[in-house]
Amino acid sequence: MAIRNFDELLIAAQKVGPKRVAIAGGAEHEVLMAAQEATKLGFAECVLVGDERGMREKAEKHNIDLQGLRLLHEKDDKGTIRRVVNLAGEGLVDVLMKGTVSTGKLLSAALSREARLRTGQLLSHVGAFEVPGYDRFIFITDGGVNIKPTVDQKLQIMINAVDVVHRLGVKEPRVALLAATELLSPHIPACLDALALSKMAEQGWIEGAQVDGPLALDTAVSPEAAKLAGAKGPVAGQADILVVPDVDTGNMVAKVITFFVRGRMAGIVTGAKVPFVISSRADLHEIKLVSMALGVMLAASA
Ligand code: COD
Repeated sequence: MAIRNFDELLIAAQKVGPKRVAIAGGAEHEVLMAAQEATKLGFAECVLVGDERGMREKAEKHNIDLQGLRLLHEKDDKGTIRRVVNLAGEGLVDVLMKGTVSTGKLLSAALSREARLRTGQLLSHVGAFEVPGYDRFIFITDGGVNIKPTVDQKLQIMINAVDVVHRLGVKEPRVALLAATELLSPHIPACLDALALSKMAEQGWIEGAQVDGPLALDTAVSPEAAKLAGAKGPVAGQADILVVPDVDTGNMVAKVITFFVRGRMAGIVTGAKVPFVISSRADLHEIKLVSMALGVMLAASA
């Protein structure tokens, strides 16, 4: 059965876990709380890498029990990133998670050939959103890794997202290729890319999904808006996956959902040897926890 929300995701992770999770930069109380909670729920065995004294001080200040968590000392972010990437490259952990280190630096290190984490696939970000008013996850990709993807990269971004969503039990996700409008305009690059990708989907370049685009965001997710726009087909009004034109759009849509309408996101980078949990530094521990659960689910079905 498809996993539709974070409660179901946590239950599912408990069934498939525990998986070994290396966290890059643990001297932050929301990170420590997420690691502790995941350990107690039994779906993660966490190794926290970073300044050990800093981690212990934060734990003490916020009354967080470190029982069951392994701490590995590294004096700075550079060493921390190197250490977690090595742990994953050597197969000693199943999931990599960003703690306090920068996303860009962690990704750059993971992409280096020496890291042995590349698989030949494109790495891309998939966000699973609980959006008020929706009874299922809405997935958005790629608001985190590929800055201005080409059509070829968008195809891989779409394939990665469909794979993630399949692993959460959605058999044939509906994929909307977003642009400003569904009316084709030769002046809007996102429309043209979406058109090319829809045609590629029609020709069988992607399996196990229904794909349509270009679609405006409202036409993609609202049956009423789709009706008014005269948009037909299985995707319009009912999309599960939104493929955004670039990282800025994806990031802003994500933040509109989380800040303006109080939606919640679990985020993951997929395409490497292990999934990377990328939650933002401002995220509360509940969000880091569900993102970790998503990483565990993907690691378990790899
Ligand atoms: N998947 C697979 N391989 C890749 C990818 C990818 N997405 N990106 C680059 N590579 C390969 C290249 O082919 C090359 O071999 C090597 O990695 C290095 O490529 P560069 O020089 O382009 O890599 P970087 O380190 O300069 O940039 C890669 C990043 C992922 C760091 C960059 O794209 C980036 O900064 N993205 C935004 C990340 C971010 O800050 N997100 C936060 C916003 S929420």
